Amino acid sequence: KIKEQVEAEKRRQISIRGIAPLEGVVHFRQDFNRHVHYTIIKDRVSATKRDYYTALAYTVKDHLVGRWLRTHQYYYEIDPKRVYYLSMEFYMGRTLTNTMVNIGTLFPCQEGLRHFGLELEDLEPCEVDAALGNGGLGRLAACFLDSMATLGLAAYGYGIRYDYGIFEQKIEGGWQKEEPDEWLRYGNPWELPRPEYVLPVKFYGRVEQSEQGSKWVDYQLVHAMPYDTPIPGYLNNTVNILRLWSAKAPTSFNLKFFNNGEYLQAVHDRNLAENITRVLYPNDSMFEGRELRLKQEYLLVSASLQDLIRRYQTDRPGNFKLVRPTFDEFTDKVAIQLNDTHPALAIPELMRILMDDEGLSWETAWDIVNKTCAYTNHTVLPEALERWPLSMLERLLPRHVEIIYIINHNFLEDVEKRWPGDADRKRRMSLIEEGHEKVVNMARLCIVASHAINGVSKIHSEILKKSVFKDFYEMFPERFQNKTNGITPRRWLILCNTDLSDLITSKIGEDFATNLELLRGLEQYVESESFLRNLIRVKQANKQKLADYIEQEFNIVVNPASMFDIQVKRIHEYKRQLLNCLHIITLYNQIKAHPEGNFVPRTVMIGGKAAPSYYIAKLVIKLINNIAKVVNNDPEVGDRLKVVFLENYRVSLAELVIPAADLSEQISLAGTEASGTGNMKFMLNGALTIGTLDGANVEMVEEVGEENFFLFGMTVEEVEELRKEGYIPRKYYDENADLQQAVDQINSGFFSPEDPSLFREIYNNLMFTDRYCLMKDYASYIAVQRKVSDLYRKPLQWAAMCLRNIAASGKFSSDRTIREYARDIWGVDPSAFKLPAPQESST
Ligand code: T68
Repeated sequence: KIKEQVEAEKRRQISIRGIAPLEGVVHFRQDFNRHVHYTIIKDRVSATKRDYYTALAYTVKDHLVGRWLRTHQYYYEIDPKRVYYLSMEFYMGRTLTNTMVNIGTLFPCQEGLRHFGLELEDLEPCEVDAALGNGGLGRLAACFLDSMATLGLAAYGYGIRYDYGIFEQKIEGGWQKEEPDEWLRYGNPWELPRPEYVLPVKFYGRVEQSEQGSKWVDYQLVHAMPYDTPIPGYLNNTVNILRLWSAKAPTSFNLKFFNNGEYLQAVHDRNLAENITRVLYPNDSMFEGRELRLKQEYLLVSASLQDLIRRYQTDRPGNFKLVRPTFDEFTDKVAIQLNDTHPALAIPELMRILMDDEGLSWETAWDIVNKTCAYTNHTVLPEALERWPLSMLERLLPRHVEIIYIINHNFLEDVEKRWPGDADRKRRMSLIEEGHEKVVNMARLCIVASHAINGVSKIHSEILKKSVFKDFYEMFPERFQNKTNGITPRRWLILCNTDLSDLITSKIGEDFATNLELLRGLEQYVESESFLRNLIRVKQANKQKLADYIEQEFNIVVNPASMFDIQVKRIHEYKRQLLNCLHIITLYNQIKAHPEGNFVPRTVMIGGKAAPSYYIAKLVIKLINNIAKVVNNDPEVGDRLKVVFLENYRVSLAELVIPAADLSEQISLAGTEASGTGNMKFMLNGALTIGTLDGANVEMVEEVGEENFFLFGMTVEEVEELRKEGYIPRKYYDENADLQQAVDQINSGFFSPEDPSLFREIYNNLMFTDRYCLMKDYASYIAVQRKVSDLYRKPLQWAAMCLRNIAASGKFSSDRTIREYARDIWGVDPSAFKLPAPQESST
């Protein structure tokens, strides 16, 4: 026991959290007390846990203020090229601990809290996730903000401040139920409203032509109100800004009614304008052409462009003196990254501003747009690509449609010059697609207008060139790039897995925090039994924490010695959670067939939200829960197999789940997952991966070697081949008795005795369509799962393989990704310059 304490104390001294300077702890206690008293207005008797959380948040935020002001003074001084990351989603999660990690005050805060009898761990859960995102795309934007600040880039995130983020998922009777995410209910200590920088956004109306050019008239006005959230870099005293827009009715809104004396109606109707930013659309990978969504996209684009142009033209916010009256330097000072096509209206909007408001020629404006804008593609699924009906665009944004027509006209002329008479090519490439209604293909608009187009993993970027955008690649080969995704090691290692971070620090020091490739230095310990035992001990402690959570939240007792086999991500057919189900059923059938057999115990966990209108995805959630009910309540199975559906999976739950995983499931059909980023988080936290050659898995295998990865399934080429032959899913059912049994159980009501035909549609999908080839990949998946179990019997070999994975995960830092964007797309230099800390004088 004493030896353990001494060990723990030693580890603490080399902790990544740093050593608490006594002085820091004393100040912390004073500041914290002051906030409880003056900000929260409570005493120690009446203060609740949430009050303490809020006081702590304000205490920590105070440490950002000096750095925040300094950073922006510094940017005004050196006037660097600014990077603007436009995204409809920023999936930030919690801010408290991340801020403490990044400004290096985790340890003094933890120590200081103890003087009040408080534990950080108990206060953390009071913070509601900022869940302004669906999944990978939104979380990527959040990781990028962290890396851009850490690399000292003058970068700004621009997004929408939804009143309601992604819905809260409740499971009732095995079904997903959605509840509104009231994340602002208790206020948000991290944001700063900026009513003084409110900007007007126009909708509807018509275009008038005059000698001075086109004029947009009779429009309706909505105001965009900015809220700023500070984004601290890691230990470099930089604080960047995430600026989120909230729709606000202008004072004059619906004044017509007011003049008629219908004052109350006029005030009520202010909601019409303010509804624009009410709620995040919960679809990932599915385009739904709703007018309200289009308004959201335009509000983001219009407000952000006005804001960044103002920053370009004037020398200080609120100072209207024009320091740059022309746009000659614009492309040297501004880079705009479009996170998917969601902010694609930035293209016609920037054209409109430059021509109609600033009086530039078409050619000059087009050149500026091309040099500033770049586009990132995140999916190849055709149903996810944005195609806005022209009729809707025309009503809402008449001037933009005119501009899009001209862009298309000029572009098709260029196509004709290059491929004279090739009418089919022009049809294939036109920005405007003629179907039963005309639609604008937003991805094509982005490609034609941008100087750089990138995919998010090697294989995905190749697919873009070879198939999805083949014609465009032939025309603009120099524009196509790859930028393999990454994750921030601050949140996804140091914050969520302190014990592993400390273990790593004890061997290679702490520089891996900003130079993740240094993890390669761990390879030399793969033969060190004592190191491997430490690795196992850390994993075991993380598993115990998750097991405690599962018992508390879901009332399921799991065996902490069992293999934690985890698949967490949005529920989608292409991600093949159903294939995971087929494996669970197969394991169950094996135990039932040989009850006395020696099985490696597993706890299979699946978590994720389904889009509310995605019927099949919701049925898969029901199936998982029904399988869990059968398996978990079968006494013959015992603790050799348990199934847990992780309700309401989100960023903060990921921080608990991922460090506890033994096995990471990355099993999408090859060619469907653009990159994946969860895969990287598991690898970094010492899980082994069972996965296909899809997305970034391909590069993970490259880094760690095939022998340290559980690969299965078809390659992209094999999928193509199979489809050419004509895919017959039924064939695999006929050939494979285990598959047949599992599929029949789903179909016959074995898992739904109260309604035997409940899963009929899943069965029909599998047997007659099987768009994502689960039936074909089943056999190889099961075979490799068997190898996984075999290796799990040998803890030291398993741990050595985990260590090889950790050591090989350095490539997947978002710092590396952002360096590549900075160099190859934005033309900016990461700065090694460290700003002075607030208490130091500037030199
Ligand atoms: C994801 N896309 C990709 N989309 O699926 C994933 N879509 O492979 C990749 O790693 C990640 O992006 C980051 O590049 C999404 O998450 C959405 O969430 C989404 C949201 C709205 C509309 C369409």
